[in-house]
Amino acid sequence: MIQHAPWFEEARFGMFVHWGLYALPARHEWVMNREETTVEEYSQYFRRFDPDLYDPREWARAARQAGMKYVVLTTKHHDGFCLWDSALTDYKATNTPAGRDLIAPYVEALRAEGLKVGFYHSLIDWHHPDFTIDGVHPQRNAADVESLNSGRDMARYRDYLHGQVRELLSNYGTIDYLFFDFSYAGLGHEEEFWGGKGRKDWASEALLAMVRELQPGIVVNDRLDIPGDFVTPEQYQPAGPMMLDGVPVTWEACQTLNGSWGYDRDNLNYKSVDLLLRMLVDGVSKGGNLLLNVGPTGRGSIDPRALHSLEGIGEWMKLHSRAIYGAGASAFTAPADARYTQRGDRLYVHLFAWPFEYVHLPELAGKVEYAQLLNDASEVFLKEVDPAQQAMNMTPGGQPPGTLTIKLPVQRP
Ligand code: FUL
Repeated sequence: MIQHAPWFEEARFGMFVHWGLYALPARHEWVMNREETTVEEYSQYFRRFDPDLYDPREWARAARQAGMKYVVLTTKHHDGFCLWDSALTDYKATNTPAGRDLIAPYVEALRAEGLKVGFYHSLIDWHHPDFTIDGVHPQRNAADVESLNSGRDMARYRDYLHGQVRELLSNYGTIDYLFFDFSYAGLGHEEEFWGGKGRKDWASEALLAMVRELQPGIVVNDRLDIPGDFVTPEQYQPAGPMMLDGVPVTWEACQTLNGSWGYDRDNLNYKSVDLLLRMLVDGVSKGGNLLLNVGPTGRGSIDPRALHSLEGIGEWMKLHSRAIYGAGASAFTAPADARYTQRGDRLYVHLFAWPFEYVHLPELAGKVEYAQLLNDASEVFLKEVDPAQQAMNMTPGGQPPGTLTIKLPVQRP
């Protein structure tokens, strides 16, 4: 548990929002890099950024109704565009047709809905001249990354980075959560990116110290190359509770609805509500949080397909969130196609496949006093394996002693 912020693991479920200029080309938030667009070419989106439907109260409502407890918005993604009125750059929402600071209403809307306030902030900046080579953004994975980087004044860029984080954490009241992106501390990705050079010149210790001084209650992720409060598996579900050097760590998986973080119009590869719920449950059963992403459109609204997913999740959460909030891994091992989440002495059995009448739960005989379906509180019959009684109408059939058998309705409720 994060001592200074117990809310974080209690919450279990949050919303990630990737929103910026890349919502206009609507081809993934990495479009600038992938299509090798120059700063100048990309600026056409800056001139046309006019999110007339931006209403963060709607985002906040959608998050709350889905059962999410916190929201994390890209204040600046890798393209360098700033959603707030930064004094340190002209490359900000204020100077687009949007004409205003978009972070202030976001923070206010979240607070009004009782949600925790989170910021994402990119360490990388494809727009800043000290992070840019000859007007072209630095190429990720470029073999000659060393020569591409020559001429940059990283010290100047660092001042900019630290200065902007200072603004964000000074001007909007209490901020609960900060997601830096990216360096992959301790996760072994250093070789994979930046031609194996890693990127360790953020002055991470000083940056983190400033963050903690400005916002003592904040939780910070692990992508500064030094340990943070929690680790951030991206688009995968860990095999079990996560450990760092043999010690369990607080973790949060971030996941997309369709493989893209930014609005990606023609990508129809949406995960089903059922799959999203299994990901949430799977994560909680391993002691982790889920930060599920939406990528609003260039007009600022959430795509109806994404809203549909959120609504489906919300319906389930209305009846089942007790098995999520404040719950975590159980010491008992669930059978195949099932997950356990546990809160105090309450064990929640999540069945990913509905069996025909009987479910056999190893180790649980003698340990369960009463069982019920969570959705309607209807009683569920329990039977402990008793070899002498195998001829009776409820036959556990070949289960080892210590197994608890539960009898379910034939129809999944
Ligand atoms: C990654 C970024 O490069 C993606 O664009 C996205 O923001 C994801 C959450 O983190 O490292």
